[in-house]
Amino acid sequence: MSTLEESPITERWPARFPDRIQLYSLATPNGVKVSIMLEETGLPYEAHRVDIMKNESHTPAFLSLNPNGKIPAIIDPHGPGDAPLALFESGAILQYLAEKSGRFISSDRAQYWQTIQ
Ligand SMILES: N[C@@H](CCC(=O)N[C@@H](CS)C(=O)NCC(=O)O)C(=O)O
Repeated sequence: MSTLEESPITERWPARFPDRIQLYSLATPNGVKVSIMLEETGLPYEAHRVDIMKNESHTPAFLSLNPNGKIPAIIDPHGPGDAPLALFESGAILQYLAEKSGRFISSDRAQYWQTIQ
């Protein structure tokens, strides 16, 4: 992904705050994991509601972000190297946000793997 603005997902879910992490989700068990993590870390984000009951996660715009058609997904406009990073799978997103914020994950390798577990 080159820029957030160029991503097809912004056609359906425009970013009002393109400098913030963009969250595409709904209040489901997998969805709330990421919302809770964003709140707890205090990372600035903007939430977009993806209505899976209306199959919005299977539209071309959403599938451009997650070809599996499932929420949650994020775009961090300031990912590694300050380049935009798109991510799906709640576990991967939680791990990414933990490392980005330096919260909820230890640099001690044994504790790190216990957390991943
Ligand atoms: N392994 C995925 C599972 C995601 C998942 O199952 N998401 C559900 C909601 S909790 C979903 O988007 N369902 C809509 C669909 O499959 O069409 C994760 O942890 O993110």
